[in-house]
Amino acid sequence: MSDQPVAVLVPGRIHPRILERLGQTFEVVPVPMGPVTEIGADVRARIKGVAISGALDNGWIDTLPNLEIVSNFGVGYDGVDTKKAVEHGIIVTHTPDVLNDEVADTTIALLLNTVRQFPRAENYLREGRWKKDGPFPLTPLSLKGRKVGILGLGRIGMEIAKRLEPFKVEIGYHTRSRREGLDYTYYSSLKEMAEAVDTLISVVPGTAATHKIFTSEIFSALGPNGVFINVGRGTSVDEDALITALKNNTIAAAGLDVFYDEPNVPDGFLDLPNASLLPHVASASVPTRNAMADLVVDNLIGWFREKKVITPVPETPVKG
Ligand code: A2R
Repeated sequence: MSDQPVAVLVPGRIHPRILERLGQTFEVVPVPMGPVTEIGADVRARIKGVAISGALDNGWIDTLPNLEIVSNFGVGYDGVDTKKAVEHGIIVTHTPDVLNDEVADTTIALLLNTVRQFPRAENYLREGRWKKDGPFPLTPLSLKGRKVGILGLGRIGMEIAKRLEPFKVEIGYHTRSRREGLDYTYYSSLKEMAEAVDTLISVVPGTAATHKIFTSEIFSALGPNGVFINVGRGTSVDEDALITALKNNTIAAAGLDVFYDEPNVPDGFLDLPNASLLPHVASASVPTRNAMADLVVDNLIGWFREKKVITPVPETPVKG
């Protein structure tokens, strides 16, 4: 690196380990999340990197003349406008793989919670109702014998599928391109898969192509024994349609870790007994978040030391 200190902009909250490690190598410039705020032209000129968790306002890309890299905390990078980054010759990195196991484990837990109502059963015990009212009611649903369709069979989807195998359920998937050499059933569309299975798991990224693809039509196709699990992005779901489907028993139950406009969860979900809801915690353990934090920092260090990054997003490929 040159003598001039490289400054890294950090809009909003980020994992503390990132701030700590960035501070050892860079000048850290913390700013509030949201629209661009006033900072001196000299500081702006020194900012060559951004570390971000969440949505990066496009204004920063326009107003930082020497920005070279945006390092995103999370495998999903829908908060960063990669098209704009490409136009400005800016590299975007993310944190794939290090969270696969955690997210896949959470998905199985959420699936079991949804079909067997374990959070409700625990509340029942804590409220003293076991003693007062007798055993918790039997759950109408079971995981046994289910046919599971996974939307998205990438890094995380594959780990989910592998974990489902010992549960002796049937496993299928839909992706735009079929994956070779797998025993899982391939469905050529989401609709076809929803018609064929009784359990849908979504683990696709939030893109224009996946925006609100879970519609009332898909929930009708899934049917009254249907279970819908979402650990991908909330933007994939028409939440009004899902709330209606759960209310009317068009499908049986849903387990959601992600929402359209986080952290705003529609009230309609909160009243539903057949929805199991988590506050986007799929990767949220200390070890996994530490690994993600390290990758955010190591991508920045790699770039400014050797012009190499570890995990660029496919839209801004750079030699790793
Ligand atoms: O469609 P393909 O062949 O590109 O397969 C990818 C699939 N996928 C889609 N499937 C159907 N329709 C789409 N419009 C569509 N777009 C993408 O999602 C691939 O199988 C999978 C994504 O896999 P990876 O890129 O390896 O992502 P990873 O690490 O599994 O994470 C997935 C998402 C993140 O973007 C976050 O939103 C969330 O899970 O944590």
